[in-house]
Amino acid sequence: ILNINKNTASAKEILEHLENIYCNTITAEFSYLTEESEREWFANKYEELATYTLSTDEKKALVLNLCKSQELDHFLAAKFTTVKRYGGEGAESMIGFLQQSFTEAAHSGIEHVLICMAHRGRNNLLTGLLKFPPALMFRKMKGLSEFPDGVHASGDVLSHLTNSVDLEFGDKSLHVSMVPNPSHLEAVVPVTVGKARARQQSLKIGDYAENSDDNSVNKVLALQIHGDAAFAGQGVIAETFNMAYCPHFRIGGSLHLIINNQLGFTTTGERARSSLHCSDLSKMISVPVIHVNGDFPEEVVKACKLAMEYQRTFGKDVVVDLVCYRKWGHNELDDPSFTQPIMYDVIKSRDNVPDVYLNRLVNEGVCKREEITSLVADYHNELNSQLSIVDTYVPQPTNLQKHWSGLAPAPDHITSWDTGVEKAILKFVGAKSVEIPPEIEVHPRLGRAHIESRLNKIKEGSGIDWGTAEALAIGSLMYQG
Ligand SMILES: Cc1ncc(C[n+]2csc(CCOP(=O)(O)OP(=O)(O)O)c2C)c(N)n1
Repeated sequence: ILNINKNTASAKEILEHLENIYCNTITAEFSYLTEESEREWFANKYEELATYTLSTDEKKALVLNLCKSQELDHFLAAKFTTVKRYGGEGAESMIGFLQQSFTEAAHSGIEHVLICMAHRGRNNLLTGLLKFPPALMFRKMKGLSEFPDGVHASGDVLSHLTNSVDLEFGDKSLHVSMVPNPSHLEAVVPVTVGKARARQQSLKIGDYAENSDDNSVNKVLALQIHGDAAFAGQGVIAETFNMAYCPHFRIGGSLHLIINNQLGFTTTGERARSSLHCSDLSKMISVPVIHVNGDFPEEVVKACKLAMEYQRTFGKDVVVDLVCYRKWGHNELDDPSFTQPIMYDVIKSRDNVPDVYLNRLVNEGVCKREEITSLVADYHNELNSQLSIVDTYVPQPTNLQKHWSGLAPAPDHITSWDTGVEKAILKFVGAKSVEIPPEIEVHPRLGRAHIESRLNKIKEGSGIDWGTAEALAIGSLMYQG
């Protein structure tokens, strides 16, 4: 069915209509969905999007969020010149997507959102939407710990900070939790999906309801945020998709956002994958994909609305491919013009996304420039005052809350033990660790570099290397039974 609002139309009119809807700043891939009813649903909803407009208040909130995200990046660039921040510049529309996803989630009955987050734009999301105290982030950037005094932990790098907060939307409350991740890109994805499944099981909802006829709203959403290279390149994405609809693993679909800045560090898409789009892997389980141009924040918000309605209606995964760019190098300390000189000439000549959007709204008469710039100035002042309290800021414990509130950290007499052993035992264990059965002939180089060298270190009692120390630790535990 062609939704052209006319009984008859010429081929030219039809073509123009379709080009306008499908070949513009937003488009979608869904013709491979296996259920005809889903394809019909998607086409109708997608075409309806073209007639949807955001309210004045929504537009103002959107431009303010984008401008604040940009302000944070500018602030960090000025105050922490040597810190790798993986800024959101060029991809600011992601903040519009994320804000929309929280609002939409809260209003559709979702109570918990679990996020697995990329490094790109993480600081912007944490401080912009997830109430992460800027002073705590600045502490981290100055090399201070994110933990309160007395916590026996070494802390983690800036790009692994997380938060877990309650957000209020009128009378609705939404708990949003960013799952801790390692540096290994996308490893956090199955963890997040598993957490969503566990939360559904605790709440006895969805597939995990006691009554299998229970069709109550899914109250838990997994929001997966990826980089384009990481999404295409990491096998764990395929593995997680593969399990998405399997019994005992299903979570009613994840919402995916790919921050597609068209580069993976220094590598362009055509050198990093064999598919046309970075999102193509998701087609392995027939996931609809909405591609949207990050220069058009309102379209990004609309993409989010459609994606979430699909996920909610069919309980399946959906991907939004946010086609954007990266204003600086991968971590701002590298110079991207070494490897992408032509691309970065283009990028340098562009105006920033938040500035362009603000100009557009001012020209449309939606808001006055000063209305927004004065709020951004307030935000800048707030960042400055947070920076001034960094040295005296006391990090609050953020673990062992909510579900964990009955637990307490183990006291010293439980965690601290004298694990040392007599020197004679270490000498014995060290020698045993390189003792070779007589029937084995050891390669001479191994004999010198590994066995003799270890025996010497143990005899001298100095220069003990990591491997030897591990052998002594494990061996002495075995010795003690
Ligand atoms: C498994 C793994 N491989 C490589 C790296 C090193 N690395 C960190 S970020 C990055 C580029 C990722 O590109 P993309 O996913 O497109 O995100 P972007 O930084 O462009 O936003 C690489 C290769 C890593 N952290 N983990």
